[in-house]
Amino acid sequence: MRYLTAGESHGPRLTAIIEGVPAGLGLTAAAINEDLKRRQGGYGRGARMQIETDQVEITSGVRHGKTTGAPITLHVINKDHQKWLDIMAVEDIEAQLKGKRRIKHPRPGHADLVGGIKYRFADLRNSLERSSARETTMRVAIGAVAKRLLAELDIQIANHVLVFGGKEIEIPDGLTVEEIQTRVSQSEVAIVNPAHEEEIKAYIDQVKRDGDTIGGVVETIVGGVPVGLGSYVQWDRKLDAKLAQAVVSINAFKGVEFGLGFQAGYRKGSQVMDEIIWSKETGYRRSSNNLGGFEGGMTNGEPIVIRGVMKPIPTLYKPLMSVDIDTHKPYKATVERSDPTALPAAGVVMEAVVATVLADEIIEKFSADNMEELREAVAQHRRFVKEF
Ligand code: EPS
Repeated sequence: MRYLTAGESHGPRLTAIIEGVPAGLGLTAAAINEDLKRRQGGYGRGARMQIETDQVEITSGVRHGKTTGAPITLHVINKDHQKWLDIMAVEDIEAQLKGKRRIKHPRPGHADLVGGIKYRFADLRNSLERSSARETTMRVAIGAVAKRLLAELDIQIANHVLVFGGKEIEIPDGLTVEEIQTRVSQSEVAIVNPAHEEEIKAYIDQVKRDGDTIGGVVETIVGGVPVGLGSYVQWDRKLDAKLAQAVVSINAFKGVEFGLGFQAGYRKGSQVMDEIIWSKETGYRRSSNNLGGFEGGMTNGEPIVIRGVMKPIPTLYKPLMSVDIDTHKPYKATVERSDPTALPAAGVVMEAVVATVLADEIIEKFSADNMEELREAVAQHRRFVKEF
């Protein structure tokens, strides 16, 4: 499975083409729209999200509610584009614009300046438009397709926020993937412990009043994963490494860890490795999951536990110092409309990219052209693993 996304934040629309999805997967725009709506929500989103109501249009690869195996094309309209018709025009009307909304005060932490140097832009808007997190709309749309495939194979996925701008959420022990999904769906800040809800919302309000932004840590958990996805035989076949790339590729994500993650560097081996146990009912299991479901770059059948850290959004209403690219004189960075935090939305994006990598890996391992074949191959593999 492979895919590309295209589109600018204030251009007419966002597009994705996905190739390699097996035929016979039930897929509707409604299923994708559900996740698009989740991504748009969450406390702390800015004014742009009141303008957009992201709805997907599927224009290829699906017929009568089922995938055909042909490339799937997805589109989402940017409603806001109507206010940007001249600024985002494809035609050369630059001279007429006379610098209207030209960006020349790059925001520290954003792609504005380096993108401008790299592609030689006099107007840094060109960097801003494509580097905007608006692009994550299509990652979520693609992830929704991947999640449909995973659901058919009884693989469940959930995400929740662990840390909000330094404030840690206490996580109750032993929550199942379904319980996490339910709790997060009832929280405006995508957390599993309602006791923190009001405190976090008040904190976001305060950050907004201060003209500042916060990031945090998001966790994605995947249950029901087949044993042996990925491989230790070559560096670029390790599945944890592929997931790490996908997560760090999300706008503003700076790091990733599995299971105990960086804590493993503070413990002895006997306190880190998960002991191997066996029973007739379950086959092999681990008595703990410190390694987050991976051994040797391969899934070991325990839930995948993966965390990503998102830096605060770089666009600040109280901007930091920057430099004017015409005069090279110090100047306050451009203030663009922005969100005090997009952490709950970032969790939805992380879930989507994790699902996409997993679906791709499953299609590769079981090399199936249609869903019936894939379901049978996975079921047979699961029987084999249990009897091993
Ligand atoms: C973004 C700036 C804001 C965010 C945007 C990401 O957009 P605007 O400049 O239009 O107000 O709302 O995120 C989205 C549009 C989205 O769909 O998540 C940025 O500069 O990265």
